[in-house]
Formats: sequence, C-alpha cells, structure tokens
Amino acid sequence: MTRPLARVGIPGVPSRREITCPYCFAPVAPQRILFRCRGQAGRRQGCAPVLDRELAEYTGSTAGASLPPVFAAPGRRGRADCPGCGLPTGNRACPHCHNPLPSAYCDSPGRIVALVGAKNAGKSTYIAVLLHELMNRVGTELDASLVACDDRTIERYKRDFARPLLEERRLLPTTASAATGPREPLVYLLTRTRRGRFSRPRNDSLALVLFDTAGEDLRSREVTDLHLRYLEAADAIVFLVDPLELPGARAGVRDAVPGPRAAGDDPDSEPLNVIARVTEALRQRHGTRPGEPLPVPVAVALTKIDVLRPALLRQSALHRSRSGRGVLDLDDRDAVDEQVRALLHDWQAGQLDTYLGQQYADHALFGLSALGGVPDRGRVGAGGVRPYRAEDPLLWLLYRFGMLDGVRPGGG
Ligand SMILES: Nc1nc2c(ncn2[C@@H]2O[C@H](COP(=O)(O)OP(=O)(O)OP(=O)(O)O)[C@@H](O)[C@H]2O)c(=O)[nH]1
Ligand SMILES: [Mg+2]
Ligand SMILES: [Zn+2]
Ligand SMILES: [Zn+2]
Repeated sequence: MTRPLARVGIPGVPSRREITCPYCFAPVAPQRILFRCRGQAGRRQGCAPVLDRELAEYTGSTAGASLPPVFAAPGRRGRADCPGCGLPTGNRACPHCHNPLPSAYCDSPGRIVALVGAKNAGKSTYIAVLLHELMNRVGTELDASLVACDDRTIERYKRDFARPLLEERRLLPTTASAATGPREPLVYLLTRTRRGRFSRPRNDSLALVLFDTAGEDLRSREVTDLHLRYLEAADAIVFLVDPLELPGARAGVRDAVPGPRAAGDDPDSEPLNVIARVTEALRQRHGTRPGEPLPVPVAVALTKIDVLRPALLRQSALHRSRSGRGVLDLDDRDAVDEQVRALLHDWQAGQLDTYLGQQYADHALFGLSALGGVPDRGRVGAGGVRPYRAEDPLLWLLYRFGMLDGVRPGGG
C-alpha cells in the first residue's frame, strides 16, 4: 500500500493528503470522498432510502444498509448539493465501503491505533475498560470527548463489551476468529480542547480505531486481508503482553493465580513471535530496509499486573498512581518504563525489549490492570472492575501525537 505522494511536497502545489478509511483501511484521495444525501426528516424532502450494496457487503448484512444515496461531487469542499433532491449535505462516505467518514476525520486525518496481543493477553477486556475510562474519568480529566462514528460501533460496544463486563460483571468470551464471520473495527473520534494561556481554545481530533483482533488470528502467517490492512495502516501500536505467559514471571505471581492457559507451549503465541508478525506487516507498508527502525510508536503493556505479588509492587513506580491533571508526567513515565524493563529482564523476557529497540524508533513500556483484581470463576472479582493505569499507553500516544503536554514535576 503506497502512502500519499503529497508528503513529498511539490513547491506551489497544495498538498493533498490521502486519508485512510478507518473501516476498510483503503487509502482515499480527498477528492474521491463521496457525499451522502441527508434524506428525509421532519419537513426536509430529501431522497428516499435505498439499499446500499457496498455497505451491506462490508457489514455482511442488509440490515441497516438502507440509507439515502451516496454521490460523487468534485473538489474537496466539505459540502455538496445532492443531484437527486438538490439539498446540501455535509455527510461524507468512503468510496470503497461507503461507511461514514466524519468531517473532523477528513479534515485532520486521524491516527489509527492498532491493538494487538496473543490469545488471552487481555485485549477485549482492555478495550471495554479503556473506552469506558475515556468516556468518563479520563475524558473529563483531559477535557476530551469520545464519540462513536457510526451506530454499529455504539451498539457493539454496549452489546459485546460494556454490558457483559461492566454491568453484568462476566468475563468476556474468547474473540472468535475473523474466519468465522466479518469483523469490524470500533471507530471513535477523540476530540480534545486545548486552552492555551494566551491563545484561543483549539480542538484536536484523533480517530481511535480499535479492532478487537482474535489472538488466534495473529498466530498464523495467514492473517486475514482486513487484519493485514489494519496493521499496515496503523499509526501507532498498543501491544498487550500477559505476564503470566512469560516463563520467568511465575515466581512473582500471587499463589492463588492459576497457571497459563492459552499459549502453553505453542511458539506461535509467544509475545515475541506475535510482535514479529505485526512488524513484518508494518515493514511492507513503510518499505523500510531490514536494519532501519520503523517510525510507528509502540506502547508495550504488561496486562493483569494485579496478579503480581504485593511485595513486588510495593517499592515500585507501578504502585504509585499517576498524578494526572491533563498532562503526561514525564518523570513518572521514565520510572514506569525503567521498572517494566527491569521486570522483563528478570523474567527472561529481555529479548522482547531488545527486539523492539531494534525494530522501532520509539517504544515505551507500561504495566496496567484492566480489571484491577483477579477474576473468579468467570466473573469479575468482588470489588467490581477497578482499572489501574489502563489509560497510560493512550496518554503517551497522545503526547507523541502532540495532543498532550508533557511535564516534569521534579523540574529538569
Ligand atoms: N487478573 C486479571 N486477569 C485479567 C485481566 N484482564 C483479563 N484477564 C483475564 O484474561 C482473560 C482473557 O482476557 P481477554 O480480554 O478475553 O483476552 P483476549 O486478548 O481478548 O483473548 P482472545 O480474544 O482469545 O485473543 C480473561 O478472561 C481474564 O481471565 C486483568 O486486568 N487482571
Ligand atoms: Mg478477545
Ligand atoms: Zn472504507
Ligand atoms: Zn438527495
């Protein structure tokens, strides 16, 4: 997949950046983005809904695919008049899959954050909790809103993530392989208002595209087509690692915690092999030479750190809570990075850190717990879901994307 030529920049010619569709991950030139008629509502006499075949093909169902028609219009203005009814519309759609492209996304093409990890690493649980945190506590702290870009995202988040885990407190089932049915990403727009002391408030947007990959699908080299495009399109990676799968970590784990259940001795599911396959996909797109580090920032997070013995955490940076007030505390960031690096080396998983250092220009290490406690017989622990440092990787990425300031409270 080629990246926008416009990045090269021809003097005097306005740059036309291609955007990546957050649904089908195809590159789209701005002038090819379609418009969708706003249709009929109240006294508005727009076009009647018709079956949108492209959209139905994408979702794998005709339900919800009857919509007012799409049409092409010249130029890259944000609005166009519908040729059917003559009414103006600002609704835009991908020319390939016909999913909605929010205007804030077209104007400041979003960053696609890919979430990956081996089977049972904690990806689905993390998605459920991270989104909830962003919609509530962390969103308030950052002065940020998180808005779903389409109705299917709202529905699926409720049905597959929030309701079972957060309301009914049941653990989420293993994510089914994409081979068994169509899978769709959850697409959100995160918009942050920044108020400079001397400047007017400014909104920055980031498309958060979370694709709940089945760990099983990252096992083999035959990753599905959509997966591959997703990984290739990623502007940042969050890589989740279950400490219980690291051979040396057992000694640091509370006695009550059962042994690893998923990977066992399947080398394809080892964290290093999973990240290596993702790295291969990224190299395809960036066309980098083998020795050259990839520019995509990678956040590597140990999940489930609630399973570690309290003694291991007591003295540590991981144990402290983040002193967050809408900024990234860089001292804290360094301390956590150091600590997780030390843990990885203690646990004979130093290879992982070394590999990431060789392959990526920028990687950072995190430790988090989505649940905040060890689950029991298929259910969340007695205290409910109490996430711990779950937002850290995202805060770091926002910082890397220039959407969050970094501070050193200790000076320096
Ligand atoms: N102690 C603890 N266990 C967790 C936590 N998050 C997830 N788990 C456990 O890990 C299991 C797997 O979590 P999932 O989120 O389903 O993992 P996944 O990466 O989506 O797995 P696949 O869908 O199979 O790829 C859960 O059923 C829990 O038992 C956590 O924060 N703490
Ligand atoms: Mg899952
Ligand atoms: Zn598309
Ligand atoms: Zn119309």
